[in-house]
Amino acid sequence: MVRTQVAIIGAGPAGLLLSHLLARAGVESIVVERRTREHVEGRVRAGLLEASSVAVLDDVGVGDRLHADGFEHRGIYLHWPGERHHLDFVDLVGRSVYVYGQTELTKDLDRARDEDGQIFYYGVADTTLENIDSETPSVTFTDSDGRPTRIEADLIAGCDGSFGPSRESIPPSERRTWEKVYPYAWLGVLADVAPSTDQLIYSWHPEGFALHSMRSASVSRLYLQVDPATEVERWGDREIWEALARRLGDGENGWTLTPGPITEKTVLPMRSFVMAPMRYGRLFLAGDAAHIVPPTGAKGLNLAVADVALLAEALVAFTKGEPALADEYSERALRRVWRCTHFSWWMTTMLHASGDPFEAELQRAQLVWVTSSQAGSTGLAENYAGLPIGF
Ligand code: RFL
Ligand code: PHB
Repeated sequence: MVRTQVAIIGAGPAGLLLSHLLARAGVESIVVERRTREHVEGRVRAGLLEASSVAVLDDVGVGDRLHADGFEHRGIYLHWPGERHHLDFVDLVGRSVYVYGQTELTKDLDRARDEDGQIFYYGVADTTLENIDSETPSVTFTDSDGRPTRIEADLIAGCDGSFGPSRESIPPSERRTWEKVYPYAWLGVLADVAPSTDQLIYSWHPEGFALHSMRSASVSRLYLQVDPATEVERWGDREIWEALARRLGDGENGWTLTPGPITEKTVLPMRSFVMAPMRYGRLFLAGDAAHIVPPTGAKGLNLAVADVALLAEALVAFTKGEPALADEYSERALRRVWRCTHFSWWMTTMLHASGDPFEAELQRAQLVWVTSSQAGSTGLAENYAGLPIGF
């Protein structure tokens, strides 16, 4: 049995950043993670940080490598057959975004936690939350050597992603959920080739959406809209590059897409999900544990950062006998969650082909408005570049 102030379940971006923010305010925590550290650090996921996420990371001393190795982008391109338009977020709303892989952010946070002597349990099994509605909640699990372990804590932070046990440990009568499953998925590829663009290209095409993103000067990250039932093995490398070339407008106005060796392929299902409230008794949820967005708006990782920025403040105050911020946490976090849920849904439905000719015309009309009207482009920029954390 061990004791701590905050037991954190999950060593993804939400759990790691929360442990860091708490430590800086003098609050102790223990982090429990089902996977190995190598697995978590190597998991290729999100890659875009909005201005307010970068500000949080800078504030707590984990932004150095991000500024040295990440790319600061002024905006994005929106493309559809025959048209490419640049939206300049700096001109429109005075904020830029950063391209920096979740793998790299995870390594930076791990390093910062090691320097502070953070206690981690990696590779655990059977994580169970107990007595969360009492003043003495605990987390039990089997550690990586097979020893049954119990952490007694004042508070528990459920940062265990979309499939973790935290959310499920709240009685069904005390939670409400909303879900939308989209009729398409993304095939994501990582390729050892220099990006063919200086900023991300989001492309509408009758055959399906495509996105050109990147990870470094020599690694590109690309996505194709596919059928959710598609099997990843059915997509050969040549077929992927040909679909990307068609959908991203290779050959239009002198732009070309340079193919290269594909090193990873995965299919990502797309759904929107929100659970409320994000607190039950002494358990607080943050990040994907409480909500999922489709990746089109690049909000998943940024919402995780925003949640823990609010949560850290609330838990620190709680440990000092001031519960007001903890009582407000769910409502404050959910305001931003629903804003980003709407934005992600809106970007997704504007850019993905459904096969319905009426919807296709509406999408085009929307794209024309967003790229030609000051109000339209400012709305997209304000949401994409990110609203203030406390919005
Ligand atoms: P994470 O990163 O999922 O971390 C949760 C952690 O909890 C652990 N865990 C447990 N630990 C202990 N006991 C248990 N029983 C546990 N069960 C689970 C997990 O192993 C994990 O380490 O959630 P967090 O910290 O909230 O961060 C959120 C972001 O990771 C997420 O929003 C984004 O990465 C979303 N996302 C993507 N976003 C993009 O913008 N672009 C992408 O390409 C993209 N790819 C992805 C993604 C999310 C994915 N998930 C969640 C399935 C690809 C995938 C596969
Ligand atoms: C990524 O680089 O993985 C990425 C970027 C923007 C998105 C989604 C994913 O909207």
